[in-house]
Amino acid sequence: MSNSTERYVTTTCNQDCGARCYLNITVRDGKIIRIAPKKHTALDITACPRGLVQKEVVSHQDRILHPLKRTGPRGGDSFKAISWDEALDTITARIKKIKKQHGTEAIYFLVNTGAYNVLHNTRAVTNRFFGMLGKCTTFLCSVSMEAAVQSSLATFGTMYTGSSRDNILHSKLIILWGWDPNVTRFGSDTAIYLSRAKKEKIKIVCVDPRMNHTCRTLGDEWIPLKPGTDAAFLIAMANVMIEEDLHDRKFIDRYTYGFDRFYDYVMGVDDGIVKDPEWAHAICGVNPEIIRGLAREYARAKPAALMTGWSPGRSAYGEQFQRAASVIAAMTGNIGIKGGFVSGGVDLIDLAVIEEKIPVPETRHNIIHKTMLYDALIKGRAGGYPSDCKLLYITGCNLLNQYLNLNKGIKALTGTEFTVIHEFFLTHTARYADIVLPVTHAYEHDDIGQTWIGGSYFIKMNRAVDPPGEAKSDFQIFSVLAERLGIADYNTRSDDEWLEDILKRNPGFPDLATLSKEGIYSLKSDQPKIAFREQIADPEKNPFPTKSGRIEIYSNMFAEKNDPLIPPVPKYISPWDDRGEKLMEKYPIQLISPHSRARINSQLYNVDGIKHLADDRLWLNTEDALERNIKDCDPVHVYNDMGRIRVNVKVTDSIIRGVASLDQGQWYDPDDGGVDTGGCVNVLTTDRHSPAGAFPSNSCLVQVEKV
Ligand SMILES: Nc1nc2c(c(=O)[nH]1)N[C@H]1C(S)=C(S)[C@@H](COP(=O)(O)OP(=O)(O)OC[C@H]3O[C@@H](n4cnc5c(=O)[nH]c(N)nc54)[C@H](O)[C@@H]3O)O[C@H]1N2
Ligand SMILES: Nc1nc2c(c(=O)[nH]1)N[C@H]1C(S)=C(S)[C@@H](COP(=O)(O)OP(=O)(O)OC[C@H]3O[C@@H](n4cnc5c(=O)[nH]c(N)nc54)[C@H](O)[C@@H]3O)O[C@H]1N2
Ligand SMILES: [Mo]
Repeated sequence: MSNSTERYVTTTCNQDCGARCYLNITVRDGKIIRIAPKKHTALDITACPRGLVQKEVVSHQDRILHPLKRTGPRGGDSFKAISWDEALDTITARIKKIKKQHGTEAIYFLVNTGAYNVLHNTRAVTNRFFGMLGKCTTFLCSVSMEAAVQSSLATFGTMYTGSSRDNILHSKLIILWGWDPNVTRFGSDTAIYLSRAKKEKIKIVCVDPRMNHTCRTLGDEWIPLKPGTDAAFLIAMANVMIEEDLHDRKFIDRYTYGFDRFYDYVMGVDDGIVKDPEWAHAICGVNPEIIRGLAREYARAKPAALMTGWSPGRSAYGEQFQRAASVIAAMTGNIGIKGGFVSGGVDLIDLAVIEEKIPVPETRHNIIHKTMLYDALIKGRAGGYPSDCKLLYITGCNLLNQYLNLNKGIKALTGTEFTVIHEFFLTHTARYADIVLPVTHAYEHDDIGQTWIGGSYFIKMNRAVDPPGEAKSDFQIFSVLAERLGIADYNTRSDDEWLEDILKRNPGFPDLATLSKEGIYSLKSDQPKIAFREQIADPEKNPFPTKSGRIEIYSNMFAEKNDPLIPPVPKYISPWDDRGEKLMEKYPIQLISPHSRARINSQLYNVDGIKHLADDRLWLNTEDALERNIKDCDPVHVYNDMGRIRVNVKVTDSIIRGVASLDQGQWYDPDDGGVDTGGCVNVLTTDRHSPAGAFPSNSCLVQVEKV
């Protein structure tokens, strides 16, 4: 039955999921009653279940409605509601005192994800606030894709290497390498173009330790390999191409730099070890004939798209995987052409980036790598870090679930002097804070939605409902704090004035009234956008932004680092010392932790309406299960020196032997003996980073035992 008070509001969700979908929200009596996908002629996108279920997030009974102050021990749930005045006075007084006694460098701030809109953008508003406050201490590295970023900079001189998705329809072969884009969304249109490619009978090969969802639905062939060994496989493909003269010599001569140095490594001129498929087989477990077959197919199928996910890069030497993939794309001349693909790059289209969302001042904060956060908190100056932390300020992050080595994290966050967090929910991390400030949801304010970094379209986000209780956006919270701290120019405009101003600063964009009327601004054209098309069409006029002006197979940027673990040509480096053979004897199973279809990282774990899509059991190979007398659905302990979790098992042949997989983002929930019954993978991961800075969540050795 229709109701006269029903309204329809269009918007998009704004979380750290690689898609932005166009949504139609039905509001009745101030409440969201339905969220449905909305069609738009300019876009080939479908809404995903994580957007459609946001109604349950907005009206969730556990949403924090008022500022909270902790009244019991850290990690518990004793909090009491306090007024905004009390919360802001407390924080302001702390900041002033710290500034006076220790300087602002004793203030640590951490922002990871949160909201990705143009204005209410958690990262931008946080950085603006602390940038204006003074020189603080903060944490950098992309936990998602640092390996890809470093590899792209080293190879192409830029991190923007994405082509538009329609480009794959021109490919003769698609290789999805450690990528499951029907689950882990990268752009809203990827799944659509992949199914179109399938319909056009373009062969799709998946290289992945698991027969993942995309492989099951679209793959023609599954090539399982051991995690973290991808570089060896790719380098052996290069070896086959050289041996059989399948590489594109003309392309290599004209556009690349330093191929001879890579040749020497691949052919064993340097070290006497020929990196042939037999060599790779001993490392990655793939039959040499399959490696030869894929090398021949890829080299001959021009144009071909070797499409890499970020997951294999989240490993001990993740950058070597990304570099090797970029190099074999160059060796086959699959860069800058229709149907090719720049693998190893940051796979995002930068048709447009809304510049200077809200300006962030150039403050030179002390920078610590994100994986070193706990170490820095525990050791401070004594451990060689730039300051002792007197205040930890967190926005958009559930680190005590999502960052490596959770048990160390608990120790670190138990010991902080004072912690503030902005959150929707009392997450495990929020339970360690002294003050928790309630934030608004994307559907509770006006904004503009954009995909991760840039995008081919922008969606006007219209406020659907009022915030519950006293929740404020991150931007509003920092605005009132700034006022109290005498930072006068932090926020001098209304939201609409900001949006108007931001649009004005970006040439070609519509004004706010037009965007609001049309709902979407799309830059889509009939032709695919192809990364490096200009550099390939006319290299003299358009050099690559590298030192040599070419695609650097031998990277000058890496050479300058002068570190044998960051070699100038891609190499396979065997896992780090504490994961060598000795540790393998004790913990013989490699554990990987993909992203879940039912969550955005740890978000939505508390939402019932999407639970049916979760696949939260530990995937274990049939042989590994048999050896341990484990049956399907049995509860098991998964453990190593970091900690222990209890989960149920899915016995399957869809994962390679010696490897287990558990979706990340399940909420930590320890029993009295300290065993996590929630199934949070990061109880088991170590807080280190790869030499070039990758977040190695997929390099994790464990043992699995029947409970
Ligand atoms: N539904 C959903 N979508 C998301 C997210 C989400 O949480 N949920 N998160 C978003 C975010 S923040 C990010 S960074 C991206 C992440 O996107 P990715 O990093 O690409 O995603 P993952 O799910 O970690 O892994 C993709 C595939 O890589 C495989 N894999 C793991 N280790 C290896 C390896 O060593 N070698 C090879 N060849 N394959 C391996 C896994 O089995 C899996 O099938 O996804 C984004 N999209
Ligand atoms: N083992 C393992 N660990 C991983 C990964 C993996 O593959 N394996 N993947 C890594 C990757 S790629 C990523 S990106 C990280 C993600 O790690 P996190 O950034 O911690 O991601 P979420 O779990 O989504 O937590 C974000 C928190 O922000 C809150 N939030 C949402 N919107 C807002 C907002 O507007 N403002 C504020 N202040 N808060 C908001 C949510 O309630 C949520 O608790 O996890 C990493 N951790
Ligand atoms: Mo991520």
